[in-house]
Amino acid sequence: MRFDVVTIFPAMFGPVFRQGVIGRAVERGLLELHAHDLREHTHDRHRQVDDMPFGGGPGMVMKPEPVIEAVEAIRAQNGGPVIITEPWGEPFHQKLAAELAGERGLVIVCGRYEGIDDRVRAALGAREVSIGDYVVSGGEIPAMVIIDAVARLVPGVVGDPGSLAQDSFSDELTGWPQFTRPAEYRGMAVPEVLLSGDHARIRQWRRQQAAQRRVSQTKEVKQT
Ligand code: JFT
Repeated sequence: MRFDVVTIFPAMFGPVFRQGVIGRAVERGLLELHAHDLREHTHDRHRQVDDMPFGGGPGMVMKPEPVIEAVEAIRAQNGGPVIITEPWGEPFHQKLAAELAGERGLVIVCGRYEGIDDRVRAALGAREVSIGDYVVSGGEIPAMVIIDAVARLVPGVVGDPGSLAQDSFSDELTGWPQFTRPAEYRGMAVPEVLLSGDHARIRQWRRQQAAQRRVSQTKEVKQT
């Protein structure tokens, strides 16, 4: 699968996607990640990508022309859906990750400042996606989250297909408590059942722990 990212900070993406399972999948040719510098698609001496908002207000807005021209240039190599990360976008979920993993490629536009001129979304038929109800400073980190979640669902990227199948069930997203050696550390013992070798009991204990975790993590969110 091929990912193309349009950003004013292409250098942010290199180190992230050279690590771990995603980095190995890139080396093995299962994934291609291309971060494109938005400023390469400006035509003025100052390589300006932002301008003042029509109607007034604080901050700056991303100009439409460089973004649209950048995506048009990518289009020859990547015909996949265009995603714009936005704080108010459609919530990103495992189900959407699985849907996007079925594409040959994705094009992700990362904004900064107060946002992107809305004609970009209209011109590109882009899908607006948010990684959650909290605010970060721009679209780059949300784009990395989306790429990572989608890429690991591409067949062969995650080595053990068993661990992938497990993750795919949204109700198993929490998982169960994990332990490794030593069996006792600073007086804290690993639950006896995990050392028992009784796989039926272990399965039952893990199911029960996962259910308990889901309950304890489901807290009321107070409206402000
Ligand atoms: C923040 C973002 C997501 C997602 C895109 C662009 C500018 C900064 C900003 C922050 C608050 C209000 C602009 C972005 C996100 C998220 C995505 C941009 N900003 N206005 N923040 N939080 N969950 N996805 Cl373009």
